[in-house]
Amino acid sequence: NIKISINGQGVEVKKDTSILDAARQIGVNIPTLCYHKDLCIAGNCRVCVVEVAGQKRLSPACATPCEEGMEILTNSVKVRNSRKHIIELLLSEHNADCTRCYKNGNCELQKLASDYKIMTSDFIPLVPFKHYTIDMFSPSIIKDDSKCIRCQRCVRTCAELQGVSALSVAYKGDMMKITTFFEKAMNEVNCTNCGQCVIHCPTGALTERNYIEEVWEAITDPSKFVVVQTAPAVRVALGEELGFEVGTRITGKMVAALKRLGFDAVMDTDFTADLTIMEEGTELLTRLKGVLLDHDQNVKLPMATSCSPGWIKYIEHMYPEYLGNLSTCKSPQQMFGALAKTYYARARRLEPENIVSVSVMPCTAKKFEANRPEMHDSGYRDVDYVLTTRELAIMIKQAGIDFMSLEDMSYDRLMGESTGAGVIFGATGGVMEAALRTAYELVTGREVPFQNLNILPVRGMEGVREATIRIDNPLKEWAFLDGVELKCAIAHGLVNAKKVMDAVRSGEANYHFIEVMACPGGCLGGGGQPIPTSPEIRAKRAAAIYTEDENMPIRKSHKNPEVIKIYEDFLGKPLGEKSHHLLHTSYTV
Ligand code: HC0
Repeated sequence: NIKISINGQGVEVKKDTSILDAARQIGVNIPTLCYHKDLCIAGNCRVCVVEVAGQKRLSPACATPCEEGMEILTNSVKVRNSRKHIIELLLSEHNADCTRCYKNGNCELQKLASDYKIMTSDFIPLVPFKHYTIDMFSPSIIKDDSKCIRCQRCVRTCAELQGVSALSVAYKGDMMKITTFFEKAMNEVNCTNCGQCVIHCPTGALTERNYIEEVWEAITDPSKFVVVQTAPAVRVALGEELGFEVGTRITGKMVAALKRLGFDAVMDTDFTADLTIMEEGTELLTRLKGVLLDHDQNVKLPMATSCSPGWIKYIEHMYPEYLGNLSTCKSPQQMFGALAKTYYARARRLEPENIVSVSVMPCTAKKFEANRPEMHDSGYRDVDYVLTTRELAIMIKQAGIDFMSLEDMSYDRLMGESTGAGVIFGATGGVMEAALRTAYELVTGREVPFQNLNILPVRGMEGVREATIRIDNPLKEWAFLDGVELKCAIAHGLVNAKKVMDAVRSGEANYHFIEVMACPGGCLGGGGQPIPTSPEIRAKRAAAIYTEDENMPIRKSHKNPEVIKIYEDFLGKPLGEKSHHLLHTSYTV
C-alpha cells in the first residue's frame, strides 16, 4: 500500500490504483466521459483532470496511477477552469439541441454541463458549419454524428467487448470521426446490432431505433388485438428506470403496467424459452445420435445455441462455415411470434391479420431479428414491433402510471406460463442450465433432485466457461450415450465467442454443445437494458434472475403445463412437422 492525499485528506491505496479510483474510495467524485468501467483506459477526453503537487500540467485521473506521497487536488481553481473549458469545447462541437434529443435526461455531457453551469459559449460552435451524417438505415440503431464527442467508448466497446470492430476512428484533427468501413451505413457492415455501443455511449450519438409511436398507434386501434411478450431479462432491470434499486425483481408490476398501457394480452417469452428447451434438447440428442451411433458425416457438432440474434449475425460474418452448427431453433421471441398468429389466434378465435405482436426485449438486435426475411412462417410478420426495456419505461412514464404503487398481476394464460428454467435464459449459462435440467431427465428417466437443480459449473461471469456432464445408465432408447461425457462451453460477449469458435476451428476443442450470448452477462447485460451498465450492475441483475428461478414452483421446462398442452393440442411432438414449419429455420449469409 502507498499513502497519498486527496484534497488534504490522507488515504492509503494499493500501488497502481488510479487517482480516479482512489478518489472514489473516499467518496470524492471526479467527473469522467471517455472512462467506462467495462473498457480499457483511453484518457482522451481530459474531463477528469486533477492537479498533482509539483507538476506543471494537469493529469487525467483515470490514466494516472497514484504514487507514494502524491498530493492531489480534484477541485482547485485551475482544475475547475480547465474542466469548464473542456466541457465548453465539447459543447461547441456537439449538437446540443437537448430538448429534442432522445437521450435528454440521460446524457452524461448534459449532466456535466448542468453540474458545471456552463452558461457561456466562448468557443465558436462548429455544428452549424459541418455536415454530419445521421444513419437511420439500421432497424436497431441510430447513429447521429452531430451528437458524437469522439470519446471512443463505442469504438472500444465494439473491439474489446465484442471483437467486432464495426466502428473505428477515421481522419485527424477536427475532421476526426467515428465511422464504419468506407463510411457505409451500420446495416451494411459487420455490425451485429447488439447495441453495446448504445449502452456505452455517453451522449445521444448512438441510440436504439424506437418504435414507441407505432406501438401506441396499434394499442389505440380498436380493430387490432395487441399481444405483448416480455423477455426473461426485462423483469430484473425495468425497475432501474422507474425508481427501484438495481437488481429488484418487478415481474408482477411490469405485467400490471402492460395491462394498464392497453395491451390486449400480456404473455411471457419464458413460455417459448421452455418450448425452445424441448425443441433444442431434442435436436441435440438427435445430433448426438447421428454422430455417435449412426456415424453420419453430415451431422454437425458442436451444436450452438441460436437464440441470440447478435451471435447469429456474428457467425454469419465471421464463421460462415459453421452456420450448420447453429441449432435450427428460432429464438424464443420468434417462436412466440409465429405461435401468436397461429396457435393463439386459433384458440382465441382471432384473425391473425388483426393481431399485432409486440415484444419487450433487453436487446436491440431483436429488432433486427424480427425484421429478418426468415421470420414470416405464420404467414405474416411473426413479431411486428420490438421495444427495448428502456422504451417500455418511456411508455410507462408517458402514460403517467405510478409504477411503484402498482399491485402485482399475473401473465395471461395460454402462452403466459413459465418455469424457472425459462427465467434463467436471461443470464449467461442459463440456456445451457435449463437444457441440462431437462435433457438429464429425458435421457435417464430419473428426476433431478431439487437440491441439484442449480447447476453451478455453468454459472458465473467468466467470459468462457466449460463443463463436462457424464451420462450414466440412460434409458434403453439412449443406450449409446452410456458413459459419454458431454462437453459443453459457454461464452458471453462476442469477444469470448471468438475464443470458443477459434478453438473449435483449430480442432483444439471438441465440444458437443455451445451456448453463446452476444452481450456481456447474457441478455441481462443487453444493449436495450437501462443505462448505465457495469460488471456490478450485471452481477446484481444475475442474482435477481437466479432468485426468480428459485421462487418458481416449477423449474424444469418439460414440466411446464402449457408446454405439455401445446404439444398435445397443436404441435404434436418436438421436431415434428408443425414445429419444423413454425419454430425452426436456417440461416444463410
Ligand atoms: Fe434473451 Fe431469449 S433469453 S435471447 O437473452 O433464448 O433478448 O432476456 O428474450 O428470444 O427467452 C434477449 C433475454 C430473450 C429470446 C428468451 C433466448
